[in-house]
This record gives sequence, C-alpha cells and structure tokens, in this order.
Amino acid sequence: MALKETLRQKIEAFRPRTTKLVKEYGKVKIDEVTIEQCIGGARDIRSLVTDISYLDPQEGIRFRGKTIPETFACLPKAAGSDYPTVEAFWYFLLTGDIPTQADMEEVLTEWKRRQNVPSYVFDTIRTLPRDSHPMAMLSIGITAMQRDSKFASLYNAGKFSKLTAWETVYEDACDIVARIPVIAAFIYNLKYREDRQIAIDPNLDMGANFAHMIGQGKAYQDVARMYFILHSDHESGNVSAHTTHLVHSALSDPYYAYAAGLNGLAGPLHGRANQEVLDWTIKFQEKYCKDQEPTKELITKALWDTLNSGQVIPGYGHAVLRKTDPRYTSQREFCQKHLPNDPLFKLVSMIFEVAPGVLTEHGKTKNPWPNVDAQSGVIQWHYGVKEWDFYTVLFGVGRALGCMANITWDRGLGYAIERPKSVTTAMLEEWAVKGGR
Ligand code: HAX
Repeated sequence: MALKETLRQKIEAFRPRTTKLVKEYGKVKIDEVTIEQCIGGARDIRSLVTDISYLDPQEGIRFRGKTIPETFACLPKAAGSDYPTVEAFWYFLLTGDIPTQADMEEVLTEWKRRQNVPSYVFDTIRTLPRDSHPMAMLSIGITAMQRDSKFASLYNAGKFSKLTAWETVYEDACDIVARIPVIAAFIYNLKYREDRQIAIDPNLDMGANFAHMIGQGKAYQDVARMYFILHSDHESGNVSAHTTHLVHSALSDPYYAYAAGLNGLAGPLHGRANQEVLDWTIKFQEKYCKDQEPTKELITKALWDTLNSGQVIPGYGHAVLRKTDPRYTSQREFCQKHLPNDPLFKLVSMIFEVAPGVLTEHGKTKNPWPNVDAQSGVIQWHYGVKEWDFYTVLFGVGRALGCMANITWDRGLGYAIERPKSVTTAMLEEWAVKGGR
C-alpha cells in the first residue's frame, strides 16, 4: 500500500534526527521541575515529543503545522461536502503530506477491507448489562479485539525488531481506526435503538458510514467527519494520548494501549466533560426555563450555584490553552451556519457570554474560556443524538486517529519505555528548606 511505503520512507528519513539529538545533544537542558509541578500533575513540564500536533496556549491546536481552518481547507473533500474525509485526514496526520484524491481513495478502500469487526467482539459487548456506560463497552470491545493484534503475534513469534516493529503497529492502528466507528455504532444501536443494527454501507466514507450505521441522514455526515477530525489529537500530554503512549511504551500492543487511553478519556475532567456539559445545560433548562426564556442573570446564578457547591463548570478551562479553544470556535461556526435558531445553541451561546466573567471573578481557573466540550453536545442533540452518555464514545472514535498515528511513530522512532522518577514528600520538604535540590 502506498501510504505504508510513504510512511516507511518518512520514518527512515526521520530516524537520524532523533538519534543525533540523543547521541550528540542528549544532555542539553530544555526544562526544570518545580515542587508545584511535581505535585500538580506535571503541568507544563516539557518531557514528551510528538510531531503530529502542537498546542499553543494562545493559538490552539495545529495538526502537522496547520490550524483547524487550514486543515479543513487543504484536504480532499468528501463528495458533495465542504468537509474533508476522515480518511484524508488520517493520511495527513500520519505523513504530514496533503493526500491527493487517489491517496485518499486508497485509504478509503483499505479501511473498507479492514472494517469487519469479528463477531466475538459484538458477543463480548452483548454480555455486558445494557446499562453499562458506553465507554466501558467501547473499551472492552477494543480489549477483546487484542486477540487479533499483529504486533502481539510478531512479538510472540520472537520476531520483534526495533527497526521494523512499527509496521505491525501500523497494521493494528489501521484495523483499530477502521473498526472503531463500527463498534461505536453497534454500541449505540444496542443501547439506544433496541439492538436494531444497521449493516455497513460499503460505498460510504468513514464519516458518512457512521452516520448511516446509527440511523442518521445525510445532514449528519459532515457532523461525524468534523467531529472525528476535531477530536483526533491535542499533542501528547492530555490523559488519553499520554496513557496510550505510556502503555504502548511497555510494548503493550495498540489494542491494550488504546483501551487504556479510552479509560482515561472517560474521566469527567477529560472527554466525559461533553456529557457533563449537556447534563448541566438540560438541567438548567428544566430548573429555570420551564415558564421563561433563559436570561444572563439566570445563567449567572446557575453558574455560581455550581461553583459554590464545589463543582467545576464543565466545558470551561484547560490545562494548556489560555484562550477560547479553536475546536470550540469551529463547532460554533458550524452551528451558526446550520442550526442558528436551535434553542440549545442559543443557550450555550449565552453561557459563553457569561461564564468567562463568572470564572474570572471566581478567580481560580487559569483559563476561563470554553474548550472543545462546551459546544459539541449541542450539535449532537440538534441532530437527534440525545443520549449524552454516548458523546464521549464519539470523542473516542476521533481520538483513535491521533493516538494511533502517534504510537506508529513512537515505534518507528524506537521511543523508550516511559519511566519518570518518583520522590518522597520528605525529600520535597528537605529541598524546599534548602531552596532546591
Ligand atoms: N470550573 C471551576 N473551577 C475550575 C474550572 C472550571 N471550569 N477549571 C479550572 N478550575 C479550578 C481547578 O479545579 C483548580 O482548582 P483548585 O485549585 O481548587 O484545585 C483551579 O481552577 C486551577 O486550575 P487550572 O490550573 O486553571 O486548570 P487545571 O489545569 O488544573 O485543569 C481542567 C484543567 C480542564 C481539568 C479544568 O479546567 C476543569 O476541570 N475544567 C472543567 C472540566 C472540563 O471541561 N474538562 C475538559 C477539558 C478539555 C478536555 O480535555 N477535553 O477532553
């Protein structure tokens, strides 16, 4: 396949850069660590490398050097759509090159070949209680598929080689990204549509096929494409990407690694925030807006009630970003174009006008602006995907693209098992008194 060959050339051409940095400049300092960072979640410590995306605190994410609007503009589009196919984006994430139409179609054909999920995966998910969280179902589905790992087979056969192991990571990665939307659609239909499953349409690209498989019409196809691309990657330090990288660094195969990443994504401070946002917004509507239109005063009161009860405002704040998340802006522009009069969109827009001021006055968060999760649920709700505990699964389908591209490169460049050093509290106390180590 041309993509794999292109990737081989890129990885082989890239390797000397990494080798040279370690051999000739390995002792050059690029950061120092404070006690605050050590206790406070390693915030901002420069200790991970990725060339797939970079997050600037002011500007937001760039995929392979391109902003979100630039990314959407440069990639081949789905037929009759303003949005690129997820397949084109995958090629771009992996290689950094803008695919031609033919490159994109090759990925499309390749994913079709790979997308049949073994029946034992569905059987495994079916044995779970129906009220299990869909993220637990997705994670278990991915773990179940581990049986098929080509990387694990290679390792078990004693054929692991540092130079070529990335090839089987790539194979597993492609299988995972091709199959995960099919598993997600299966879970959706199992949980919310009385198990009325819809077969894959072999003529549709990934986004359009996902829309089809959850019983959605044409309008939702772009929602799926946009959603999966926007949620794909946010450099390496976030919980889902970092966990995937960490677990794979032990040479656990991509199935184990991504199931672990999904388990991290399921946390309310990370991917589950999109579910929390909808929950918060609908409860607000039910409590305050039965007989009246929402007002800024009512929203201000509800935000303060949440903060005063010790909870966070979901969808606001970020560990790295210090401005409105461009992924929020991109989805907001979609709403302005396609659902400007949706009452929930109007309400979320009003929250956007009020929440940064409230959070600033509250005075704790370093970033009072909305993140990706503040806007995403509204779009799903508008198109009838109202089961908000499913929203993190949608995030997980998109995030697979970034995580799988990253670990393919991790293996290609032979990154080491991750193993930071721990210290004790007594050591920190001693160094605190001395003013340093
Ligand atoms: N509401 C209330 N308080 C908030 C807040 C919010 N939205 N965001 C941050 N804070 C608080 C923190 O809880 C922290 O309080 P303590 O000192 O009492 O612990 C303080 O402000 C400083 O936090 P920070 O340095 O600004 O932010 P962190 O890097 O610690 O945390 C989070 C970043 C995203 C986890 C945080 O902003 C948050 O909890 N936001 C709400 C949940 C959310 O939207 N998560 C999704 C983030 C994007 C993402 O990963 N999506 O998957």
